[in-house]
Amino acid sequence: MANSRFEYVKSFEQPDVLLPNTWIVVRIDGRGFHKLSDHYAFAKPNDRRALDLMNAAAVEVMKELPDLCIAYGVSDEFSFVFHPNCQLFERRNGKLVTTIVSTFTAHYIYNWSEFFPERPLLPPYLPSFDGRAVIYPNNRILRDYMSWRQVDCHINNLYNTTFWTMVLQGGMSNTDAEQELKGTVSADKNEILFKRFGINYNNELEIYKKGTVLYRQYELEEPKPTKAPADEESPVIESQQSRSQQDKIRKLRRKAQVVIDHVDIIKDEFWEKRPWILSGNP
Ligand code: DGT
Ligand code: MG
Ligand code: MG
Ligand code: MG
Ligand code: MG
Repeated sequence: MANSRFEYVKSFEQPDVLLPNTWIVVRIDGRGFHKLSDHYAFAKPNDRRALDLMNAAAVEVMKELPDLCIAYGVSDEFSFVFHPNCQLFERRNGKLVTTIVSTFTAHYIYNWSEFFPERPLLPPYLPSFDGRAVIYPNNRILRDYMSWRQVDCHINNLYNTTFWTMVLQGGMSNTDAEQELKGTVSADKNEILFKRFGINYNNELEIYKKGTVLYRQYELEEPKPTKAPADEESPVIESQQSRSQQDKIRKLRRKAQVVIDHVDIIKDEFWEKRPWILSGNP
């Protein structure tokens, strides 16, 4: 760009670089999906095709951005996680969030007709997503964030499953079902489902109970054990890694299969079995 007398306006742009060496989570959420899901008649409380479409779009985001190491989705939201050593876009907040939101939205819309062939997308009911980035300072807090989303999934799904069973199978009005569920705990809802409707909540689909976790699986079934660095140890920041090493890691990640799973991510087991997610290598 040639120098001109207008160029000073560039100095109005503010830096928005996220703190180095912290986990970055970009969470996106469907805008007005309450209305959108009504309009396109999503099944209540869970529409399998709508969830599969969310997951398909998220897989494409993972494939396009090899820097992502894990993602978790439930309902109309998805959390995408960048490792502390991520240097993508120099860790600029705006670049990271807008790239994820627009890439996700593009694939969601592109894939819509595959999942809902009989319900064409038409304005004004076009899906869009908002997004935000939050940084977390260590592995423990990142895992607590992921646990928070999965617990939310469980609580909402148990409530919604009970509510819609009372309404759709029990013939109750929305207000009556809501009234009866007020102040109930999990055990009460399980009991309503089982005693009144013969439904064992444990037998509901895992995708509804646990949400969806996406991660990379490497060809070696048992990858060489890479110890997740303890938070106290001096961390390897990617800018300290050689460029060739960064390229190598990116290549391995690109080649890896992105797995769609519906499993517990609160307990240690998930993370211990897949140490590369927290270690960021590869
Ligand atoms: P927002 O995010 O503030 O723009 O507003 P909403 O309406 O997107 O609200 P949010 O994100 O808190 O809640 C998600 C809505 O999406 C909720 O009303 C239920 C709906 N939704 C998500 N997945 C499904 C589904 O599988 N089936 C049905 N029927 N509705 C769903
Ligand atoms: Mg929202
Ligand atoms: Mg929403
Ligand atoms: Mg939501
Ligand atoms: Mg450009």
